[in-house]
Amino acid sequence: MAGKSAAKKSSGSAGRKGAPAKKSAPAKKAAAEKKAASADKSPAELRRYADAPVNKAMSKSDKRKAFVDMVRIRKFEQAALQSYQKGKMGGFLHLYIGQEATAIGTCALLGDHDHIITAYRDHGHALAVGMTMNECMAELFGKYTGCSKGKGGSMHFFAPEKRYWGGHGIVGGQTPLGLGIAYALKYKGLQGCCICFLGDGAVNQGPFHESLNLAGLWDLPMIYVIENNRYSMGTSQDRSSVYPEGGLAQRAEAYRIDWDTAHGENLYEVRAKTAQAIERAHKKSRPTVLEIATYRYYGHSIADANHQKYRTKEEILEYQRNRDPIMVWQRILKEEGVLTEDEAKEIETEARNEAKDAIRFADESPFPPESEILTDVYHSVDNPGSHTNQGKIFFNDRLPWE
Ligand SMILES: Cc1ncc(C[n+]2csc(CCOP(=O)(O)OP(=O)(O)O)c2C)c(N)n1
Ligand SMILES: [Mg+2]
Repeated sequence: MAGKSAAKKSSGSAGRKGAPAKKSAPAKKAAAEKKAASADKSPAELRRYADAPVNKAMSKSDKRKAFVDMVRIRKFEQAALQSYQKGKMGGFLHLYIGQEATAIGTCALLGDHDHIITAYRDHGHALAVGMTMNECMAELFGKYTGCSKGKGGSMHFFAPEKRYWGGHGIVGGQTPLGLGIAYALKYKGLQGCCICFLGDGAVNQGPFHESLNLAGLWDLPMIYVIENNRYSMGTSQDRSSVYPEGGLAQRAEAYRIDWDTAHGENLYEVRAKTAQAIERAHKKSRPTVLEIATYRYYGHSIADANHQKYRTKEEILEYQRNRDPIMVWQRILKEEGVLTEDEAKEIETEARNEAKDAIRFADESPFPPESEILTDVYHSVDNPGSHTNQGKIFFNDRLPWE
């Protein structure tokens, strides 16, 4: 059996501190996390993770680049929203604005054999792995120059050559797919990992728990990053999960998997916690569940215009004023003397112009030809003979991205 060959006795310890939690611990921990998260951060608090090795290793230009990258996501999406409102695209549009530090804090740490996979709120991760604004905007416009030839749209961005495996619309559907990538890496003896992003709503899907069980059992180099933006569509996390913020990752204990939490507005913290998870995956081939507390400023999708029905204006403002990831990072960089106010404005202008150019590119690009309607549906139909029931696509001598 294929599973047997990858299975070995685990050396990983359960839980963050290696000890099983007492019954009341999740609720207590969650309450403490929530309190810490909502309090205004002092400069010392914000710099708490600045000395983590992965952050100490950052040059001034790395720090500046992280700022540029987050601003690019925001400007891209603001431009996309305007284009949607002008009728330039159809279908869904799920904006990532407010969550930028998660994509940038995690994806910047990926190595040559590391992969990512995510859900439909996928624009931020796409830009974070180096996809261009042009190919992303064209995809939103349904154009042939888009990253999925205009046939995927907002929810289905893909870049296999960048080891970015989408873009998935079925909530939680990406969790077993990501597990398969981690399995393939281990099977091939490659020192890499797979980061699978999911939302706070997706943690309640069965496939996620099946995946956790196998990740724990088979010691897979798998990192599940829960982007807890506090809502799944119009349902608040308090109404959908038995434990509140901070308690979602703790479910990993049931599967003997290490877990941690991070404040999503602090890039240093996201990077420090992600680096630990990557090291665990690379060196011990052990999985991690990392829950990142974050927030989306817009509705669930463009169709959710009434998002203030299920949350207050004050709540949104509180995040924008005190926990905006770009603002927090700018503040840190200003204090470190890495970025001035004028430089930050210049970066914003550049990103806005880049997004405008992407709109022009998308506008001028052609739609896919009719002859392509039936291509790119099944890999095996487009590439006859490329797979067998032994999974040749992934397990032949070379992996598709090599
Ligand atoms: C299996 C399945 N059930 C329901 C839906 C409808 N749906 C789309 S998004 C969503 C909410 C998911 O929320 P969360 O996981 O928190 O992700 P977020 O949108 O906050 O990024 C739901 C229920 C779906 N797409 N797939
Ligand atoms: Mg959510």
